[in-house]
Amino acid sequence: MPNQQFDAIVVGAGFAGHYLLHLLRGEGLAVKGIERGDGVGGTWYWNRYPGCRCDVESIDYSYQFSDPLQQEWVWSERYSAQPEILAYSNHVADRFGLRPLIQFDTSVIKADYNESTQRWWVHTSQGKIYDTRFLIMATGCLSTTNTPAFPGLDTFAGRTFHTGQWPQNGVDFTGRRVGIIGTGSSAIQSIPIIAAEAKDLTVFQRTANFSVPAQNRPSDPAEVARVKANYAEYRQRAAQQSAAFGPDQPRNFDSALAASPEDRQRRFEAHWQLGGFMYLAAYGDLMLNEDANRLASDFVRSKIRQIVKDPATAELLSPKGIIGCKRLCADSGYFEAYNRDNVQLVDISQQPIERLTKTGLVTGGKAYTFDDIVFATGFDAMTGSLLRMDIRGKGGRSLNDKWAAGPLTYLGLMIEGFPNLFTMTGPGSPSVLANMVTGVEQHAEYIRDLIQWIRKEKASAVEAAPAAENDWVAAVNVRSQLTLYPRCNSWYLGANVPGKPRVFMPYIGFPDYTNKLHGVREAQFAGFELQR
Ligand code: N01
Repeated sequence: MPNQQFDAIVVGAGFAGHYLLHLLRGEGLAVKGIERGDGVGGTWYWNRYPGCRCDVESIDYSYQFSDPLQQEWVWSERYSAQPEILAYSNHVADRFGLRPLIQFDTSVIKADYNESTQRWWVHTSQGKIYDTRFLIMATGCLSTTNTPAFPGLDTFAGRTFHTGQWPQNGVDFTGRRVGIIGTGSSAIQSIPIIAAEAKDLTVFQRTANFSVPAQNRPSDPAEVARVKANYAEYRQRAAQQSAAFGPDQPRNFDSALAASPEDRQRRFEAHWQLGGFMYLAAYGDLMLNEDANRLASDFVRSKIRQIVKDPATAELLSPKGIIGCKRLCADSGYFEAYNRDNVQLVDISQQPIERLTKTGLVTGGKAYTFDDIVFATGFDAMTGSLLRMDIRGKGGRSLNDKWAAGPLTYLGLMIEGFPNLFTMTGPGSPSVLANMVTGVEQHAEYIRDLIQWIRKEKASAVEAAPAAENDWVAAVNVRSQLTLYPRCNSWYLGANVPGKPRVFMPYIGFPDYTNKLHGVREAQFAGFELQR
């Protein structure tokens, strides 16, 4: 029998969980947060690896729901580092009195929907059962780490770390021989720093990755003052950008194919200097046309050749595929790190890691010896955290069963057959393809509005209609097919996790998504069905 009753349970105390707790408490609901970690911050709680920082500017990657908060908080850098973002999350939790609502060190292991009571029973790792009317998964898109099942994983006698589960007190690599597996964003941010500390660093690369310098720098007080003088208007303009950030950054909509080679070179150089994602705003067709994309990727390859002194290493580091297809990385000195004498790159594209051993690992028939191995091998993205809980909806149907061929949602917010269960930034919403903080604010407010509607209508539950869900899944697919996104093995497609269905999960285009949400609301929440 349940130990306690609530109106709403919010799973996860990151940016999404914070705002939901704040909003739902404001509705007078008895609300409880459940968090696996022993502190708030979500992604920024777990990812403490050296060099971890945001790749969306902090002036954008921050809450807008409270004007005093956004006016008073001062970010020290253009792209804040993890400790500062975690401090911000802690500040928000305290400022809005959220901490007492949250139960830490607790995971949800199971959630069952009871059709007769129209309520959920939530089972926790502490052996407790909570009965709740609304269950909201604010579990993040990149929170379940992926450690490949390398043979001999447990035999290595040295220290191992995963970038997504980094020790709270940091790691000292001084004088150590370190191996790192993976060359995604987490590796690209941490490699320059580990390299500067360790005795030597060996990077095992399966696929070379595109990275553009973040061009991080201290915040410019004049620039910040200009934005803060009119922050609401700035935020409105940000929401009209395809990824909901950077409204004052130059974006071009012309074709790279139409430009002369000289103009193109100048434009690519200017956007390289802008840094990070803004590189892809150099032309309007870079994510739509493979030939245009090739011009942008050729430019990056030429930069890699300029930066990396050893031509063979530069060649290995030069990605072959479509730039932006996997999430573009924003680095600070990544390619430069390979000019250090203590950094070695090992290509494992043809010869995978055979096994870990007591002293290191073996690949291509050669044994490497390490004191420490870092897994920068990413996440079971977007669905992993939901599917590892045993979630059962109407008729006892499990979410794992429902999503066996890929995630099915209406607007990334609800799932047919799972009444009163909401997914924050779920698959089928812009989520990871847009500013996550703006995305979670949008979803939190929409879920609050849906709950207000249910209560006003004196209904007991709400559920996505089957046809609305089918149509939405089709719309998400169609949209992705118009772009180059499905043409590589990215985690957006689930391609990084063996056996995961290959489905493009996020919805492309924040403004269109916002319009869709407005339209659904205007039509009395069309596609959502009330149950009494
Ligand atoms: O993970 P990834 P990540 N053998 O999946 C390799 C966000 N983020 O943690 O490409 C050998 O990108 C894999 O190789 P391949 C951001 O959204 C943001 O780095 O699959 N290698 C790849 O190189 C990002 O996209 C920031 O061939 C194996 C790497 O491991 C997302 O998180 C910073 C392997 C995994 O790269 C994930 O980034 C950090 C195997 N069996 C993260 N399995 C910011 O800047 C996997 N790999 C805000």
